[in-house]
Amino acid sequence: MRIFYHPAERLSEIESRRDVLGVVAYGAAEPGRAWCGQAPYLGVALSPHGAPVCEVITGGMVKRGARHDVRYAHDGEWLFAAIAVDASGAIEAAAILAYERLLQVAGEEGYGCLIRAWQYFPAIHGVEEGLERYRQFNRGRHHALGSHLARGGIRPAATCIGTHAGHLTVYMLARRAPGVAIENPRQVAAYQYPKTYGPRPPDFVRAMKVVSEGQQWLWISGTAAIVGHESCAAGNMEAQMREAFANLDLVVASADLGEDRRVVATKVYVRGAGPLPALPGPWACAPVLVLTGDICRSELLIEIEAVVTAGV
Ligand code: 3EB
Repeated sequence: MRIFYHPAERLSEIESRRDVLGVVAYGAAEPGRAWCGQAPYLGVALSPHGAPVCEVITGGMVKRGARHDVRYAHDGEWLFAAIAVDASGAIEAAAILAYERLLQVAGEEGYGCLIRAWQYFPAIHGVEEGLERYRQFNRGRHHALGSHLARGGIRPAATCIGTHAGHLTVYMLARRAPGVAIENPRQVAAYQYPKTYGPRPPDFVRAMKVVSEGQQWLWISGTAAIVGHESCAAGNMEAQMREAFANLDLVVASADLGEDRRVVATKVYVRGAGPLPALPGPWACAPVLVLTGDICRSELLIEIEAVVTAGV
């Protein structure tokens, strides 16, 4: 498996490959396009800092399919699946629909173990029936994941970011066997947040660890300046960045990957279009995709996700 960022204007170079699991376009997505060769193609309405870019996830030789509005590709080990649902109405219902269909298709294809989910939708701070749309989304996700968890399923690592337009877009990676959930000792588990953050908690784990192709893979969720369950340093980008990277370092340490580890790819979400302070040390070595978007708590200015690999 590989994950990399490719200029959108050179997407044709990707199209003929047979090993692409998924392509996600940020900025200038091609309207109406559903596939890039064998891979599901989807657009997310988040502007990259710089030229339009595609996140490309590759694996082995893939087979593709589409059912129940879900597009997917799998290579025997990994399933990439995506759905886009109208998000102009109730986001709780949209979340239920998206998760139920993704879970159904993943299960039917034999990849019932969720590893990583990305969730993007517009007006994340808008209010619907007296509740912020992010909190409505959490209600829907919690409802839809209920039966999965009851069957012994595990919550995936996740990212949830507000876009400036478009559908609720959810894409995920799943496997045949479960990963190992990693939490951050400095943070309350998100699925145990108190009710002050909404009637239902956000159902994700801080990171998921899997072994694949003789390597350890750590898929780290969107990570922000939250200590315990509280946001830190409201309005201060530099301080939030320090706290977020302290959390990232601690998640990596908690995953016990050993010394021989490498950051493979990082996505940084920033509120507003302001300049981004330099990333610290090892996090600056890997390709970084910077996107402007709304982090799910309005006081948070930055959120970072990453993939880290290590020898076994
Ligand atoms: C947090 O730690 C910050 O709702 O799926 C980060 C990653 C956040 C994923 C989600 C939310 C989600 O609570 C926000």
